[in-house]
Amino acid sequence: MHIKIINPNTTWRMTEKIGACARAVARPGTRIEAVNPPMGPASIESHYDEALAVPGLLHEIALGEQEGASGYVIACFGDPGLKAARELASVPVVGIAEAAMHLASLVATRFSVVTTLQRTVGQAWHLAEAYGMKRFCANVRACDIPVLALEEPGSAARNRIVEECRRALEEDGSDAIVLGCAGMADLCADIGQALGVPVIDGVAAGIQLVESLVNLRLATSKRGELARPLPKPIAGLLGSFSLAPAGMDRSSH
Ligand code: 5HY
Repeated sequence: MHIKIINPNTTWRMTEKIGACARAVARPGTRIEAVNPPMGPASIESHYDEALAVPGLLHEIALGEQEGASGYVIACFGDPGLKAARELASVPVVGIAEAAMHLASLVATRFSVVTTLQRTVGQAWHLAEAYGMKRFCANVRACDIPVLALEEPGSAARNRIVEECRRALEEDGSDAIVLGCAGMADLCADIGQALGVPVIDGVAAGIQLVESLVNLRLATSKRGELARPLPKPIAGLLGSFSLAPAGMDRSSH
């Protein structure tokens, strides 16, 4: 099995970390390919960043389709471009936010999301609503650390995250924590040890869910809303994203 995990931002050291965390939980025989697009924002901390990250994400999905990937994980807590990626893919595509929230709902009745910047809290609530997870999501909290602070050795990020997690358990009535950033993946076991409750990282959750979907021979439905996009002219800088009619050569970029 070949799972392509895509960090939609363009910070390679974060991609490498995500890949290592994915490989740590992947089953024997699963090849993990960790990539980020060659274009787009260094980190995704706003709707603007997210919009600019989606073309590069879709480019990686199109390449994966040509490579014969078995499934994809979108390794950004905003799950950017998830449905567009599912339209393009013939195999499973899972976002780390939906993966983490669903697994958290299987081990706790209430979880808190602990994420990076305050301005991304609304997006996490939007996803909880969209995924039908609002009844499990007690709160979404931010540590007010920039995403890339998680890549700085010796930063206070880990301690800030643990402190916010402790507040969540004390004040939100939560029984579990969802880590709200792919960059926190390497902290999951340590934080879980410190808190003594389930701490769910979406990178690991996403990998396990894609492996399970593939093993169950469940792929993205190509009927209705997630069918392949209709071919049409796409002008300008995005011209390479125009799609050949279904059944002909794959994406033209
Ligand atoms: C992420 N941004 O997982 C999100 C975190 C966030 O570049 N990778 C990013 O705060 O939405």
